[in-house]
Amino acid sequence: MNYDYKKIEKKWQNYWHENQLFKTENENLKPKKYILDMFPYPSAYGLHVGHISGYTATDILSRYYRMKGFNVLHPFGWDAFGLPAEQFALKTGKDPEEFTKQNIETFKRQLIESGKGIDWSRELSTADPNYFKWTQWIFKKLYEHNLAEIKDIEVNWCEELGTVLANDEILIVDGMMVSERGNYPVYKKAMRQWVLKITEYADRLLDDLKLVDWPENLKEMQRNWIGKSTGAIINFDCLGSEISFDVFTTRPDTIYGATYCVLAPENPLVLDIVTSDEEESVRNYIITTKQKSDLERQTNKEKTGVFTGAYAINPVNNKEIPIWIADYVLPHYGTGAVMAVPAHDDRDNEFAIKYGLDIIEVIQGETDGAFTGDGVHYNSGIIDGLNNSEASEKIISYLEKIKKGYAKNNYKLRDWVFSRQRYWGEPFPVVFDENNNIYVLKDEELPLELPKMKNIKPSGTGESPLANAHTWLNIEYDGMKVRRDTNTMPQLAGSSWYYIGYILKEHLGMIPLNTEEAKKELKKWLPVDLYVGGTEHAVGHLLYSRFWHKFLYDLGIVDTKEPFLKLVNQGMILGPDNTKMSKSRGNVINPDDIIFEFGADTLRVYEMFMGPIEAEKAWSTEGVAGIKRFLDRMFRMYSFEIVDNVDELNMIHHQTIKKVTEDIEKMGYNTAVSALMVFVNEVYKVKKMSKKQARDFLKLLNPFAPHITEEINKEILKQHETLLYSEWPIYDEAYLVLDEVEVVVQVNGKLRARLSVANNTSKEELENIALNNENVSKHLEGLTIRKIVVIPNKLVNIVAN
Ligand code: ANZ
Repeated sequence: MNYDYKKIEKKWQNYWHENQLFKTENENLKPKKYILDMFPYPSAYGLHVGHISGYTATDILSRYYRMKGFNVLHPFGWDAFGLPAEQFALKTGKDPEEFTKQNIETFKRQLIESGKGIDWSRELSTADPNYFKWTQWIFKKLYEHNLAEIKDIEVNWCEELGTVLANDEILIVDGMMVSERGNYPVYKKAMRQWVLKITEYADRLLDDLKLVDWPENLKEMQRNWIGKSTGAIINFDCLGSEISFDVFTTRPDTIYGATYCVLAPENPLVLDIVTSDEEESVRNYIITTKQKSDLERQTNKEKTGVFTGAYAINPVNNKEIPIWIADYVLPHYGTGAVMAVPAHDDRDNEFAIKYGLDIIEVIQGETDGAFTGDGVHYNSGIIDGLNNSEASEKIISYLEKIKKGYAKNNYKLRDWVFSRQRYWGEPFPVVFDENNNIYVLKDEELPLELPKMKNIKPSGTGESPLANAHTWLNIEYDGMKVRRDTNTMPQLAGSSWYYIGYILKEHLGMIPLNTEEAKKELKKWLPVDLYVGGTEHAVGHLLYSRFWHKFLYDLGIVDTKEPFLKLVNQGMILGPDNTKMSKSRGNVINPDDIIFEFGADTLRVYEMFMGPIEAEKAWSTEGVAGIKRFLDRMFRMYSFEIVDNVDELNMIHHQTIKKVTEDIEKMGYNTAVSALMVFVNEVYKVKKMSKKQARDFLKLLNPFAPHITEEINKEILKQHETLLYSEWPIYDEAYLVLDEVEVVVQVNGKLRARLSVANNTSKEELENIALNNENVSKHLEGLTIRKIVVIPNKLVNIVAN
């Protein structure tokens, strides 16, 4: 007899939600756990099975900690502003709000049907005025603290989308920039934009990475993105004029080898210093540069540039050196100007050879081309005989003395361009008078809502559709004629503090962020104990939300330096053909179909059994059916006789509790499921269970398969209390065998782990344990497993490349 998941699952979902069993009280008696999912953008496609794997992983942990007596906050919401809704509205003339609401309904239905236990009273949407009132308020505070300003800056402009795009929304195709969405051409254009000065937090964003338990590769991505370089600013005078310019260098020690300087073509000084002979070629070169992306400029095969006709004076030896412009120098990095040292820098070397410029060696070292290593300096005046770091230190103090330079750190991190030419985003809480003076709205004027527009159309001016909302846009304010901002905030604004929003969310509104009550609640719940989501947010969302969190920390609103203590990146679920699921390949698995055919419990257990949560895994429909058979067999196990004692199951009973408990805590769900399977097999050998064994097993399986276990608990074991808040089983050491053996794990022939495992652990389980080992998975990172050989009690040998 198989169980009727269609009836059972609906029934329990209704029961949980009608009785509000997932509601989190803001009470203090129990210890807290805050377990967070990266909230989705509610697209028109609904959830896919990849979402479900992360959402189930956090749901299991939330259910587990509830049973362990924790007060668990496990909320959900919607990253509801965004470009697709806007484009849909542009295309169809329909309301992006309506469209988004419908999509949210689908997502929510799917989540509930997957058995996810959410406190829906805390549901929030970034597009809800009750929420974005506070997004606007945080922006206002940033402005008041000089961390938001309007600047004329070059932006990536996409004519077709009518908007500025962030660097991570752009692809490079044949050396040209195109939009990630739609593949439209993108080029550089100067516009008045809000920018947030995240760079002022660069050092803290870097240093505080040591406070969080995140995957090392993700921390490294953030470090690289912030890109800190230590070096110096050095000032060069121009020959025969009052003009001087600064260069940024990481190698001030090489200054005696500087044989020319290069300005970025965009550097405004260029047109001041260019001689009339060179002006035409300089102007032409500036125009060609405009069409190239920064990336292209840094990686282009052949260096190009032109001479300006002007000369600079090296401040340490008064040597006159030519000033060039070249696109390998970027306008927004450092000072947009460099001193070029072709003997010790590869790019300068290539350039000097091509244009016949001097190459002067100042460090001893053997190499073809530029010698970039450490060595003894010569031809170098006061720093002769010193190595790199001594020479840098000494030359910097000399430059400081003669007031021609100083030590300086530089960052790759750019300030956050915060304006989008879109309708469907948070309006800026500001107005501008006729002279472009800025006035921020008063707190009581927030939220500033979007005007309802019948038809969202491009403004035709490069501004957002809001430029057409005349009565909203042009108003009287404090007796002045003013205009609102036609830009709206980027999608990453609302997602920068939503984990705070959940804590403050009350049924209809929010506890105001600027109150003592808010501080009290935030202190109770922060930091987030576990945050699960995909790696695609490694530098965008995860950097911006850390920045906003630190700002709120400085305001005294939150009392932790970091928002997310532990972070886990879920691996992608690939199609059955081992490639990324996509509409065009036709290999997308819809969770609705799986739930219809097999039930939510099967979907959940299957996705957890596929492999470690962080690993990329391919879908297998046979695998799903296998899990369904396991759950049916488990269900039938409860028709065996239930007696007072079954001694022969004691050991496996307690082993299973231990294993599943430890595995859940480290999110080793696949091995936890294997252990549950082993238990079922053992019960089938004796065809009976004790009451305690029968109940404990249900509790262990409950976080994975919450519906069927509730059903058995109530209808077969005749228990009245739901498993949700029952007590998690405790194992007794006395029943555990200590009969352990050592098994070694090799990756490509190299010893990577020694495992202590129970005697006669099965091949499959050994394989699972080995793959879950931290050091082993580290060495498998980026590799594809080709073959695994398991010799029980001895060896697991993994071949990967
Ligand atoms: C002289 C020098 C000599 C340099 C040498 C390097 C080696 P990172 O590590 O990326 O910070 N640079 C400075 N500003 C630049 C710009 N706007 N565009 C392109 N290149 C720029 O690199 C810093 C180094 O990159 C600087 O140190 C400068 O070249 C160059 F043997 O100065 B160096």
